This record gives sequence, C-alpha cells and structure tokens, in this order.
Amino acid sequence: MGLTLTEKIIYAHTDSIPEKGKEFYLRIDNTLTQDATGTMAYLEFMSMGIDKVKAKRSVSYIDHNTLQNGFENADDHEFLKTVADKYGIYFSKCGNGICHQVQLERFSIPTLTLLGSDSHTPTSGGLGTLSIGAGGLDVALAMAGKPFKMIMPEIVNVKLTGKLKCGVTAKDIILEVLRRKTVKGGVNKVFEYTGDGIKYLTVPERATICNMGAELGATTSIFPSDEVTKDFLRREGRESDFIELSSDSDAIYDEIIEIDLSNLDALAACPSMPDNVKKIKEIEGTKVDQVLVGSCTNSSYLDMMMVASILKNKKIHKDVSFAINPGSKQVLSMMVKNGLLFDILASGARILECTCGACIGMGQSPKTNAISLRTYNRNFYGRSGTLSANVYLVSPVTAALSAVNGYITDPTDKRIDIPYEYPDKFIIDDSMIIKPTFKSEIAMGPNIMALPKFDPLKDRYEIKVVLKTKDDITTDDIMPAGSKILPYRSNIEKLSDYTFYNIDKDFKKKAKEYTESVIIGGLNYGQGSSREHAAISPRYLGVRAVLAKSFARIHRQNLMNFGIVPIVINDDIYSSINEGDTITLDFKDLDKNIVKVCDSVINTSFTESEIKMLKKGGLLNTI
Ligand code: MIC
Ligand code: SF4
Repeated sequence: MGLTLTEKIIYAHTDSIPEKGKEFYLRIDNTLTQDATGTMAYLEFMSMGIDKVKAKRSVSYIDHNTLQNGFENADDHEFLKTVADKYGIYFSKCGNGICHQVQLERFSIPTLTLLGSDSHTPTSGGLGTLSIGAGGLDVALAMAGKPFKMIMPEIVNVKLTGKLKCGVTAKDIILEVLRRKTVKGGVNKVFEYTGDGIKYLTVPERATICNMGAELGATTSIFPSDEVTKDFLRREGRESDFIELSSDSDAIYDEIIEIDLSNLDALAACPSMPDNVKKIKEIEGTKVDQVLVGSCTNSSYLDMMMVASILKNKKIHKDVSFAINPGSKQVLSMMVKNGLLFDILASGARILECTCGACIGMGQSPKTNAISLRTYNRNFYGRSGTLSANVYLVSPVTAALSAVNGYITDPTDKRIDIPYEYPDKFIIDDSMIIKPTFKSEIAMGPNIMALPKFDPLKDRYEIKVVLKTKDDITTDDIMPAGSKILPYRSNIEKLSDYTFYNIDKDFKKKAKEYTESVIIGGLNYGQGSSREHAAISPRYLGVRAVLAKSFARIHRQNLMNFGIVPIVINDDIYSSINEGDTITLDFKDLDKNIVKVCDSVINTSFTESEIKMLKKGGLLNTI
C-alpha cells in the first residue's frame, strides 16, 4: 500500500508507526518563534535550564509587535535578541519581514519538520515542509530537543484539476476549501494538495493556500516538493536544499475533495468569519472605505506584482484608504528594483513596513462602521481594532481592483497584463538575520515579568461559571491583540486586564471576585491563533476548567499546558448550565478518565501524560 506525503514525513520523524487518532511524538528539525509569542516561549525555555537550543535551526523573528510607542516593545526585542545570541538561535531583525514569508524564502527545507509558535507556521507547507503551529511552551520543548506530542491526523487529499480563470487566484482556492469545510472542518486533519492543477501554482501561491489552511483548524497543509519547488529554491539561491518528495500514486486518503480550478470564481470571506464565503459577484458594488494588502497570506513578490499591475497608471479611489505591507525585505527590494513600488506609490498608496501590521491590529484600524477589504487570513470580530468594522478577506487582485473603483469589484475573467519582471534570481541579502555568537547577557526590561506559578488541581471544586459563550469563540475573543494590548505579552498581570475584553468588560472583575471559576463554551472553542496567553491569562485569573462542545487543537493543548481542564460536554449539559451558576466539578477519578460535572458522569479522553500534567497544574510544573 502506498503512502501519503504526510505519512512519509511523519514516519521519518518517529520511532514507530503511529495509529490514526492516537497520540504520538514527532521529532522536530527546526523551530520558529515571533515576538508576540516569543517572549513567553523563551522565558519558558530558560526555565528548563538548557544551555543551547537542540533543534537543527531555530529562528526568532520580530514582526508582530513593532509599534514602539513606549519602551515595552523595544525592550522585548532586545530581550529576544540577547536570548537568541546566548542560546544559539538565528535572529531576524524588525523590518526583515513576516516570519512565515522569511522562513519560506530563506530557511524552510522540503521533507523536514518545523514547529512554530504561530498558527500560520503551515505556510512552509507550500515548500513541502511538514510545518505545524503550537503554543510557545511546546516550541520551547522542541528547542530543548524534545519531540512534539500530537495526534496522528486524518489525511485529506485536496485534488486540484484544471487551470484558474483570469483574475482568480490561490487565495480563492483556499477560500473555496473554507467554504466547503468551515472553520471547524480541519481539526486533527492534514490537507494534502495533489492533482494536475498544482503544477500551475508557484511556491508563494501554494504557501498562500497552506497559510490560510490554519483557518480550517487543520494540523497543517502541504504540497509535494516537485519541479516548482526546485525552481523556487533555485531563485532563492538554495537549490542544494531541494529534496523531491510526493505521495505514492496508490496512497490511501481518509477523504478526498476535488476542486476544478477552471470552474472557480473569485471569492470573499465576509464578516466576521473566514468561512463565511461568498462569490464576489454576490457582493459586487458594495462601497469600500479601506483596502489593505499584506499579511503572511498575501505579501509575496508575486502578490505585489499583481497589485502593481492593476494600479499602474491608475489612482486609488478618493474615498478609499489603501495601504500595503510587503512580506519581507526581499519582496520590498525587488519591488524597488523592478519599478513596482513607484507605480504603487504613484497610485496613492500608503506604504507600510514589512511586518504583520494591521493584521494584528498594529495600526490601520478603520473608521466606525467601515467596510474594509483585506488580503489577510482572519476577519474575526474586533481584530481590526474597530468593533463596528466589517472586514472582508479577498485576493490581492480583488483588493486592488476594488481600491481603484471604490467598490467591491469582481476580477473573475479579467485579464491582468503584468508589465514587470519575475526575477530569475531573487535579491538575497541576509544581513538582517543575525547569527548567534553565544556571548550575550540576557537583557530584561522592566515590563518583562517572571512566569506566574500555578497550583495543582484539587479533587473537587464547587465553582462559579464566570462566562458562557457561543460557538467558534476565537483566541482574539479570549485574549485580544492590537497595539494597546500586545506590549503586555510578557506581563501577565497587566495583560489579564483585557481577558475577554471585547465580549465582557467585567470578566476580570468577576473572575477575581469568584477566585476560582469555569467557562462554558460552544463548538470549536479557542479557534484561531496559537497565543498561549489565551490560556495563561484566564488561568491567572482563576479559571480551572473550560466545558465546551468541542475545542480547537492548539488552544486545547495550551489550556492543558497551563493547567486548565478542557472538558467536552454535550448539548444537554451546555443548555443546563448558565453564567453565574455554581456547579460542582469532581476530578477524583481523572486517572480513569472520568470527570463529574454536577450529577453527569463524563468520560474524558486524556492520555496518561495529559492527566499527569493536569493534576500537577500544568506542563511546567511537570518538567
Ligand atoms: C495571529 O495571526 O493571530 C497571530 C498574532 O499571528 C497569532 C500569534 C499571536 O497571537 O501572537 C497566531 O496566529 O498564532
Ligand atoms: Fe502576522 Fe497576521 Fe500572519 Fe498572524 S496572520 S503571523 S498577525 S501576518
């Protein structure tokens, strides 16, 4: 029996063949962190008492928390720089680019494994790397040389046939997958792309698809490493990193999805969920106030080439605010060299730095009730920084055309002439990537606080329900980001002020009053980012368990890592408990995977190591 690409890479990184749906340990070759999750991840790494990273290559990026409006972010950057130097980690300076884009360009290698403290780490799947997002503590463990505990996923084959119509792009392919599978449809699944259609997709386009595969809740997404991969690595001057690998022709998949690319129209994820997908045709004509191009989903040179081609000799509509964030210094340099930047600038664009920027709420919050079109991957409620804004996620082509017209414009079947060169050799300048010397003293600014300590789990709680939520609660709901809050990522006391802030401004007050509490959640609780702060902060405020209909993969692990028990409940239990109720939680039989919620006996499915960690009050207490 043939093997899938995912199985081939997993089997090469484990000691025995894992059983589907069961826990196993994956050896991790490389790791990445970014600044917003990195400070915590490195504090955790340092608490392990290891003198040097054990991964083949670890890279620490500064790309999220870049607005230096006070000392906090700059201090975090300095801390991260000194940690990187001391422990043998490459350090990508602020301005060098968004972690996933730079990782793709300069570091990722087909067939290897990559663990990153950011949910969009799967971007490197576009290059054939098995790349997975995780909480900072899991990445810290990988840097300490420990394998990554995961569930052997189901493998979904997405077969792409035919060729995209003019004006329809890779972004529309992943929006179509999201339309079909929803934001809950990928939990514990890997999406493996095959079919005739993939040969027309370059590595940056494949990376767009794998990047936004995170919105399916998937473990990861991956393309084979083939001639297209080789060509990309050659342009990057890294042909020697090429290793060919694809699935066997008789590989068995758990599920097959077919997409005929020639039938696909341009799509948009409408407010406020990435799976609320409609054809652009259906929303065409809607007036737009803001258009933003960038983020790790769509900020490659290829994306910028399409945008510049549309904007050349045109002007942005007078009522539209238009801005771009190129994904990396490499992308921006090539834009300067080949004239793209001049044409974009001349059109009336605002040019922003090569960082996450508005995607994580670092500026560019739109006006009240704005319609904002973004080439990003997430349009969750509140993420733009303006609660009343309506954010649509679209391709760079749709974004640029709409910015010129002032209303949402369908690019389907529109020919775009590209007047620029796609460089045969990309501009390579790694001077903003600092190699470690193992000499630095750690610099800890006054805003960087020690990790909070958490106590073990008791056998029984009589405990208040501090919050009851609906389905699809995101980590942005739990622990919002944005320029005002992100500077406190390494100061949990301060950060905790904002827990559930956009949903319930009194959350902290109530949680403190109750001392210990539980949260009741719907389906897919904790979808979205890998930020472990969405677990640490509630735990810091006394949350001991979340009872939800289902959990997102990364957040479930983060909850357990910090001693919050994630308990799956049915509809009846969900309906019978309300906010403000006092309930009993009985963990006496947790060893037998039994938890009692009031009178209901719930069979849980924790593994032995998870039970041990939960009882101790979290992973750091265990190690
Ligand atoms: C995001 O896109 O939500 C982030 C910001 O990149 C997060 C990480 C974080 O919260 O720092 C993610 O995707 O994991
Ligand atoms: Fe940065 Fe946005 Fe990508 Fe997250 S999704 S890594 S915030 S660009």
